[in-house]
Amino acid sequence: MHKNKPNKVLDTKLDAVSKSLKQSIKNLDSYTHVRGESLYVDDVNIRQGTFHAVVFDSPKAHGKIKSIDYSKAEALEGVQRIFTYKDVPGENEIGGIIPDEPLFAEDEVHFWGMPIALIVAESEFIARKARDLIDIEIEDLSVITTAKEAKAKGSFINAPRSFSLGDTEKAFVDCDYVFEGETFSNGQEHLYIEAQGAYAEPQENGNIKVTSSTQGPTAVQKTIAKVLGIAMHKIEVDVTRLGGGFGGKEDQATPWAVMAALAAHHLNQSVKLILNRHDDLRMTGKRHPYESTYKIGLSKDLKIIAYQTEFLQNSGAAADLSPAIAERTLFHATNSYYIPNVTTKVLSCKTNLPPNTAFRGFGGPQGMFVIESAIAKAAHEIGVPTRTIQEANLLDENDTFSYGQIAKKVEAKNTWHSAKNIFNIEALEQAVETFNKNNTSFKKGIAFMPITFGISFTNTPMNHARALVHIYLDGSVGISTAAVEMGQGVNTKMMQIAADVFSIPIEKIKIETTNTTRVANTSPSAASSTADLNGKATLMACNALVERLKIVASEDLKASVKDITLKEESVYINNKKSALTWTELVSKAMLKRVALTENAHYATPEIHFDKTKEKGHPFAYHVYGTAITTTTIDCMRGTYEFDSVKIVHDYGKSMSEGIDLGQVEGALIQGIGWMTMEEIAYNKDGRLLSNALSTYKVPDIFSVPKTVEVIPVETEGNDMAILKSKAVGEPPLMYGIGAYFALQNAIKAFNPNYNMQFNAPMTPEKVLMSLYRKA
Ligand code: LUZ
Ligand code: MOS
Repeated sequence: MHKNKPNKVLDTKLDAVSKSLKQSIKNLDSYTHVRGESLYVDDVNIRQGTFHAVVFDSPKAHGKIKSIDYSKAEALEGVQRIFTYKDVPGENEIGGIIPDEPLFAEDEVHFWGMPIALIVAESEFIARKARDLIDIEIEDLSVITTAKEAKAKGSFINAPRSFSLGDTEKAFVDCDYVFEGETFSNGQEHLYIEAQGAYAEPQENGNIKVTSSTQGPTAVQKTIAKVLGIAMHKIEVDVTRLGGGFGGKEDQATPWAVMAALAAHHLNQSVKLILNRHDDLRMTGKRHPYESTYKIGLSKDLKIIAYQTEFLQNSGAAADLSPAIAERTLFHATNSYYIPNVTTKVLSCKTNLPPNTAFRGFGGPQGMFVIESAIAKAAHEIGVPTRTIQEANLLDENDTFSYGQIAKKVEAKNTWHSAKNIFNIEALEQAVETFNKNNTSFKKGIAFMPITFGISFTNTPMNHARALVHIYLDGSVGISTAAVEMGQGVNTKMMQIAADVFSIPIEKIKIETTNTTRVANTSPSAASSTADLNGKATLMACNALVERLKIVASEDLKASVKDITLKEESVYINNKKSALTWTELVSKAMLKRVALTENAHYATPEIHFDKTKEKGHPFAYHVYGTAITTTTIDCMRGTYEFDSVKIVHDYGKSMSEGIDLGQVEGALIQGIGWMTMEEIAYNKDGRLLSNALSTYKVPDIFSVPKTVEVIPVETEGNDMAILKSKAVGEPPLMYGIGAYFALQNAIKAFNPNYNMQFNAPMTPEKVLMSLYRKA
């Protein structure tokens, strides 16, 4: 029987100090949120005379622009000017990874919703009215909406990528069981509460300040500079917080900020551009739909010996972040399992949908859905419970991932067995069985979902951050980092770190806006790495300041530096409180002309990846966990509820327990939404049909599981994580995949002829059809 690892007590100073704070800390934004005082882009005090802008976008998914008549729109009173690609002084190009995306369409349109022009007027209302007066004539070209069609036509974003381990072809020959199949997972709308938007304000000497709802202020700054043909130092980008990002503002916050800046540049007046919900839904990309094929081979004792996949990623009409997302699909293609022979391949297929983009999990969930489907299929065919195969193949210490990294401090088995023990799996499964025996029109299903998620930007050079820390002469502290607060609580975590190191109350600390003039050349707040990267930089800066202050204290108190500590706003010598307070110490440092500002740079050590070999050590560490999901379906209606999701999660040593639990719960529900109810639909002309909340159903309070239990796994933690507190933003989203398989099992309990379908989301309509399907 598996035993939990002992929960070793760590004697680091930080662990001791943060104990009380980590349990009591609330997301600091909650106070301004509930009072309606939190500031978003739309709340910025605008300058008198500010103009408002609306984007004119393509009413066709693919075609040649024959003519556009702006005359009626331009003649409308209050319209200032309409900008097109002809007004771009620099490059009409916003592609981040591959330069394949114009800011404004020139002579062709590639997706329905593609920006063609920006209408600037005295009010948004007038700009919208003007938009309706534009006449456009487009000659239709053939439209591709699915990845398969794109593949058949040879329409790709870039060259395919492939990872391999062992000898897959040879290994299949020796397998006792081999199964093949196809899967589909649909896209997902980010549905951040705050839609995309930006406010651009001209400054002196042709400089522009832009307030943007972006996860990546530097990307915005860089792209504005490129499009305007000016240097980056002329652009200042400022972010207070986002009303949600979820990846949708990693790259796709940029065009709107660029357009606002372009108009401000030409008009020398402030310009505000905020998309309304319909425009946002139509013009922005979503999670990538994937069409995939798999082949899985097992031995008699249910070890997975060989696994092969081809992932077709529906990238949309431009690269955006698709190549990086495709890569992460390969990194997570074997989820929490060790498979000795693996060949995975991904094709980024160019279609006429809006460029699909980053979404929490970043291609990882799509990869994991396929391996889980393959295992479920194998279990169904062999006639064993899915969890038997899952359990027989869980990752172990020192196993090799297909990309060459050796798994260390692995918690796959620990979380799995802890979940079985803590939640009493025998009783849970017995209850499901008994229920199914005693009920004909309701059936229950249960499924395990283990997760393993790699932490770091897979593009190694992006793993860095800086923190600028000022101690003001009254002892209060201001901190600037590259971290963008988007509801995930990163500002609270940064504050905790400083409060810990300085041993001062959080009231004395302010987290400043994220601003490119204070912290430059930053990576976006993404990849679950924001708290790790920016937190480590903050920790370094605060520690450097403390070392400096200790010298001042030692001189003042005539004590040895090594005997001095800072505790509860006082200086201690050999753990005895001295008369010198934090505030006095800071004033003394000022008088001695000691620098009270520090700028620290952190770059994740140890990571590397060689794309020519597709091998390396791309991740600082992995996050592990196991979820057990139970569902009840109504077999007359096809509707369902989730009775419970029981999770053992690898937080490491959570530094902010409330915030981290919130991330797990939120990600889980978002994952369940993706797998069960959120159904993006485009028609064959490439028009978005699910273009409102009446046609796109997201989880609400009634569709959350009746109980969600999250137990931290006992672990030693990992020093690559900030204060051993592991990244928590994305990994728990993939627990939601368990919901899909719980539904499959419930359907099987009702319909013994049911042949499993791997076509997500598993909407109530699909459940109903499956309940009565003959094969
Ligand atoms: N963004 C990115 C990400 O640029 N690189 C990544 O590896 C990544 N991973 C997850 C989410 N966003
Ligand atoms: Mo991302 S999917 O912006 O971490």
